[in-house]
Amino acid sequence: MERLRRKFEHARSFVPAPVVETSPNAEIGIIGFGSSHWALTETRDQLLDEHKLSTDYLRIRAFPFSPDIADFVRSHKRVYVVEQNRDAQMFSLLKLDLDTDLVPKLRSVRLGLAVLDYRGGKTTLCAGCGHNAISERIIDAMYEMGVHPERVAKLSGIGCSSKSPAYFMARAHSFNSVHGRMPSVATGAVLANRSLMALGVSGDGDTASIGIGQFVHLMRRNLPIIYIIEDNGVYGLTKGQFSATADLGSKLKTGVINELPPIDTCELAISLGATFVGRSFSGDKRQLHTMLKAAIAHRGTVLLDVISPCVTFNDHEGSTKSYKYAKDHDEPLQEINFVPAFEEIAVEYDPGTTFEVTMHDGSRLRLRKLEEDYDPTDKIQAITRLNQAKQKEEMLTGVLYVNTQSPTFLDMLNITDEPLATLPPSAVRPGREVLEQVMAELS
Ligand SMILES: Cc1ncc(C[n+]2csc(CCOP(=O)(O)OP(=O)(O)O)c2C)c(N)n1
Ligand code: SF4
Ligand SMILES: [Mg+2]
Repeated sequence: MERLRRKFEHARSFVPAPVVETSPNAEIGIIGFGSSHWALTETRDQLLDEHKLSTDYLRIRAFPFSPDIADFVRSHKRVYVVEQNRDAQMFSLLKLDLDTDLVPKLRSVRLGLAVLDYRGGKTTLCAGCGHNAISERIIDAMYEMGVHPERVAKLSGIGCSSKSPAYFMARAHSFNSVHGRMPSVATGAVLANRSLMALGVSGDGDTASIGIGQFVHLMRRNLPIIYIIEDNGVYGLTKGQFSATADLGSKLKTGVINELPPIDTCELAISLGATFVGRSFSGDKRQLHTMLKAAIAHRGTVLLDVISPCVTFNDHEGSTKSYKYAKDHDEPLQEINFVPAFEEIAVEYDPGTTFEVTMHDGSRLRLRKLEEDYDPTDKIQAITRLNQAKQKEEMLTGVLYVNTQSPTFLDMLNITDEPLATLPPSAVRPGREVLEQVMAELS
């Protein structure tokens, strides 16, 4: 460790010095790097012309940081670290590198897009369909987390729910697969390019009926994906037949009673190995929004089962997936708060009443317990509590299970950081010796 530290310190003297531009009497400093340069140059001119505010600017050119950076921070009252990285990595690195007395001077600014850049086509779903509300929450969460749409791969199957990726993030990649086959397409996409953020949107029919085989194998792999089930208990697109998540005894509009027990997709996902599992309701704006932001910060399989009423075929008396039933039976496990890594933590919490989870990117998920003994890292407890909820006819919502320790499928397979399509032939073709060895083994 000591040797590594010395090496690192030695490297500092070799890195190219940062470029510094100063203005007379500037008390404000700006640190930037890479492609933010021209945006910053324009902003500095604007600040000077329109607000008579002069600023100094330091452009980082290499890592490890040159000692000039500490001098720059020291000589300014406030320093803004501007970057295009949604996780504010440069800001975090500077906080680690600088002397602690300099850290309070730093502020993080992430160059982002407008919320309009996260919109999609006009919805063709029925007015009042729960799926539309979920699309809105996805737009808000992605925008607030600063995820660039071009980094996202939207994947779906067939159904009203599976149509909904067309109604958000028009600039993201998108693949509308065959009924129930989204998991295999998602797996291929993520393995081929691990820099993509996979967002799967499916229905209860698409997932728990025709797609159940693919679903269970996805859940056991911990592939990094956010998998949302827009759960209305029916096949909305084909005129409202019961799906496999419909509750025992629930009634169709035609009067038909469901006599089969439901598949609980959350229980299944937890027992199979998904590492972030939650249930929410499309009508609970705040809970769903917060849960989606935490899902974005998670690295591994996220399964969110979102009760999403079908106003056309399953919103009547006797349905257990209607707006009224969901509102009357919603039993939240926690009050969920999420503090992204790029934001300062302003409010302290009492560990006796709040369960805090540090996510992979340094964000904090804070779960203020509404059920005192509930521990969302305890798999057995999660499954037991879900079964109790079933007996008590509760719609249990919140973060049911979270595990930030398990390796992802990509780690297990040791998948390279570069997209496979961009690897040079020398990296993907076996050498002559390898081929000769194979031939020898076969002869
Ligand atoms: C292979 C195949 N079988 C059946 C269908 C007919 N089909 C289309 S959507 C659907 C069910 C959709 O239900 P769900 O996934 O719950 O979506 P929702 O419409 O309720 O949002 C079915 C059975 C199909 N398109 N393809
Ligand atoms: S049929 Fe049901 S699920 Fe489909 S768009 Fe209409 S309300 Fe939504
Ligand atoms: Mg459905």
